[in-house]
Amino acid sequence: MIKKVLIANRGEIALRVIRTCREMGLKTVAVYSTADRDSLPVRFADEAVCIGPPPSAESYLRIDRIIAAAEVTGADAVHPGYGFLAENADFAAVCADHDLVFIGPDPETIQKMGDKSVAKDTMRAAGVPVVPGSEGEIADLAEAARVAAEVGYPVMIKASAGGGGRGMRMARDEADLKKQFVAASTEAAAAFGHGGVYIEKFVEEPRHIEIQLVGDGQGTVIHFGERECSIQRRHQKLLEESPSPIVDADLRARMGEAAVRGALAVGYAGAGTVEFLVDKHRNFYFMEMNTRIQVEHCVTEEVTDTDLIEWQLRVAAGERITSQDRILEGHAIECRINAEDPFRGFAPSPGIITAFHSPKGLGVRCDTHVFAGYKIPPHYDSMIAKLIVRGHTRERAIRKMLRALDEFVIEGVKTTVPFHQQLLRDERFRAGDFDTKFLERFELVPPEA
Ligand code: MV4
Repeated sequence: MIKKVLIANRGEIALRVIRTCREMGLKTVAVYSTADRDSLPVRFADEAVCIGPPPSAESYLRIDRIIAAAEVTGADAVHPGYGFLAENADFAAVCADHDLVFIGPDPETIQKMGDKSVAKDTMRAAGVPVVPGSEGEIADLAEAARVAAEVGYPVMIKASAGGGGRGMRMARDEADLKKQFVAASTEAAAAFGHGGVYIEKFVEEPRHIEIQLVGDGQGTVIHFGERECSIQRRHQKLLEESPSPIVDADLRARMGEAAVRGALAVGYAGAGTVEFLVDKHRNFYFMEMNTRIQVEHCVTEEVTDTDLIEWQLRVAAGERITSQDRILEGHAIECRINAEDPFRGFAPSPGIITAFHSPKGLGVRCDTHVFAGYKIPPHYDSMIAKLIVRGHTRERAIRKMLRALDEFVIEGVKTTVPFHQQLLRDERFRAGDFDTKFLERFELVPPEA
């Protein structure tokens, strides 16, 4: 039984978790850095404990202080949110050592999926389609050249310890491979303390489409359909939607089944996401598995009418899943509203929000921790709100999002609102004709002087 949940996070996701806990009758404990003393999660939680100064390394990443906060408040479970310690296997293990239920999979699963090479080998063994390439890590340049020649150039060299686009190099031919192989492993060793890399064939103009799932660790995993996440800039997602404009019922069933099969192979417990690369022929390949709740989980919640945080809490408490895979209804879109200036290379724009009105109305949801007078601390990521809409069709959802963006009032800082307004009016976006390179070529029109 879980009675009191400590939320080891901040911002909108801390608030999101508190909301579901309250609906479920669970007590909540917020932890906060001094920069977040006056934040909404601190006000809305039943209790709050300060865990240090503003830098994450001295607060939200301090396992010892978070455990101490759980002990002094008598919390019996810890929700890590996303980012910070959410995919830290040590943290999950330390929670267990202190009789705290970690709201997520067990440390071994986090560890396994955190090593991208091991994750890929695990999925291959489970029968999930993977991009052709090396099995395990590459020992030396000779092996790299052999594997690359076998699968054909261009190839991608990826750091096992990387992920999310970090520690990744492309090589066009054998001469290039020599250079990139050394560069990739040197870089990975410096950045992650582990220089191991693996190689796979380069997938041209892929889409990033991911499957949401929940497992109970007792033999049942169900999926909640896909999210289209190809609208990214430098590996930062800006807009996500469900369903994907290119996924039909048959592809959804096959991707969902593959994701479930992979999760079952590791006895998955918790909410998780299996990321796929999808090529122009709609072949899909396993890319990575995220063992946390994700920023974009809301679009799935909207089209499946499901509270995914509730599912996380239920399976963490040992409940078995008795329901079926979810059917998607309608269309949902999420725009990430960041305090960044899209006309200046998305440079962070921290400061005080002097005026704030969030859009409302039928089918409009705004998940945010900010308000008029809120000071955006410079220490954390720049996302200040998620605007989520749903409609019966993609076209209607786009129209609703444009209306909602138009209604958004945020003064005092620059935001990504004007970026989204231009993106949603783009003909190719509206046609669903885009891939992960779309934003590289997207030309933002500067505002009138
Ligand atoms: C790839 C790829 C093409 N071919 N792998 C980037 C994030 C990391 N999870 C894997 N990524 C990629 N892996 C092969 N074999 C292209 C990317 C990629 C990408 C993937 C998803 C979303 C945006 C991306 C942007 C650039 C490259």
